Amino acid sequence: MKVAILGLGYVGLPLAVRAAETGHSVVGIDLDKSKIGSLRTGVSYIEDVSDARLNAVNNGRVGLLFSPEMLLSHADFDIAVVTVPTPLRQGEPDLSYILAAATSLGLVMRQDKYGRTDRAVVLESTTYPGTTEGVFRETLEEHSGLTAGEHFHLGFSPERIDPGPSLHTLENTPKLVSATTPEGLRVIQGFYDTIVERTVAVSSPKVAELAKVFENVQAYVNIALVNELADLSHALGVDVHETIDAAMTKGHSMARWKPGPGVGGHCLPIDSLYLTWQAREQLGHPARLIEMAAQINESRPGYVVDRAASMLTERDIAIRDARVLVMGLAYKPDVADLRESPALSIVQGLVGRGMQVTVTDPLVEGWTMTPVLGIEELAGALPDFDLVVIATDHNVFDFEKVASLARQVLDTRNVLRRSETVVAL
Ligand code: SAJ
Repeated sequence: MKVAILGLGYVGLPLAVRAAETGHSVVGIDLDKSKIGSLRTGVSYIEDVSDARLNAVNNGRVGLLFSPEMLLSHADFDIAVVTVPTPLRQGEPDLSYILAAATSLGLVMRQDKYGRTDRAVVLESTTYPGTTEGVFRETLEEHSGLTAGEHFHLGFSPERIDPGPSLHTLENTPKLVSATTPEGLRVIQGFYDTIVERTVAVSSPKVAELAKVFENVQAYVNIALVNELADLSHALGVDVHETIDAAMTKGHSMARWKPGPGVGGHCLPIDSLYLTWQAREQLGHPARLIEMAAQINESRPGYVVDRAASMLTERDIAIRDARVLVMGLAYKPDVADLRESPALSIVQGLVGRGMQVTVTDPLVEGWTMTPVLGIEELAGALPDFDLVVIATDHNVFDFEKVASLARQVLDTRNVLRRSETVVAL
């Protein structure tokens, strides 16, 4: 099929490469000209796609080409997939990217008025239920003059990429598919069946939209639960990690979640807010448990700062000008992504208390808010700090050295054994 992918980020680029690998003729579109430039020179900026995989299909023959805008010349797509961001703006859902993509697609399809009726448009971006059949469809119809379900197929298929090093790939993760008509489902499922091992059809785009949000919300709420358990365990003088390990021995009806310094990334905290916003603002039916989970998770960085301060005062070290090293800025191990990272709030909180904060994260470049320690200097510098806060447990860190050389450690990721100098959240 002729495939147009709008948005070449951590979802769109792997999808474009995979579609080209399976023989489709693909055009990848992104408004960020630097992304297009990088891809045209065969350099991938997405960890899941190696340069080799990119170049194997990016050779003109297989027809994977990259364009900065949805040109009329790409108008003869059989299926267009929208994989653009759905962030928050001032705490509210920001659908501007998907509506801009729908506008471009609508204008391109316009020249096709009452021509083809077998094309499909699929939204993959995570959003609140009702978006696909609501504003996304309305925008497509307004700019194309066509009617969804009659002149083109419309559906939703959520992305399930697991960012960072993972065994779960685009190919081996079951893909939910949906459409507004049975014929639309046949076309859309037919496409995805060529690129993933297993597709699962659901009865409507709303079911697929809600299922996706639920996948992340259930993680978000469970993480809030173990974060609250960590606070209770601390007050009880009980090790929460030992408690969780013990509970996990039950072997069934238990899923492992880890207490930590907060919930980052552009999925879990954002998707949960999409649902709580819609529940409260559109449905007048607040999702109280999810809202409470957000309060708990968002308070974790401040809790870490409080624990750090009390560890200093317990050793008669003045908080002002105390020298503190924060290890790891990214939102989770072995990624460079800072979006919504709790470590950022922890650094801000420590600086706000007047501490002299240095950070070290070999995966993150261009950090300017505090002094940065290179990983090669780390071992030698550890004894200089009054406190080391482990905020992200990158595998590149030598935590045994931290345990033996640091004077005090607040381990927010449970990577070290407890000791005289190592305290867990
Ligand atoms: N975290 C905890 N405790 C845990 C698990 C995670 O504190 O037990 C924290 C992490 O440190 C991180 C944040 O939560 O700061 C999110 O990390 P994550 O790996 O759970 O999530 P993402 O954002 O990398 O990817 C998630 C995944 N969804 C779920 O975990 C349910 C991934 O499978 C999704 O495909 C992805 O969101 C997405 O794109 O929606």
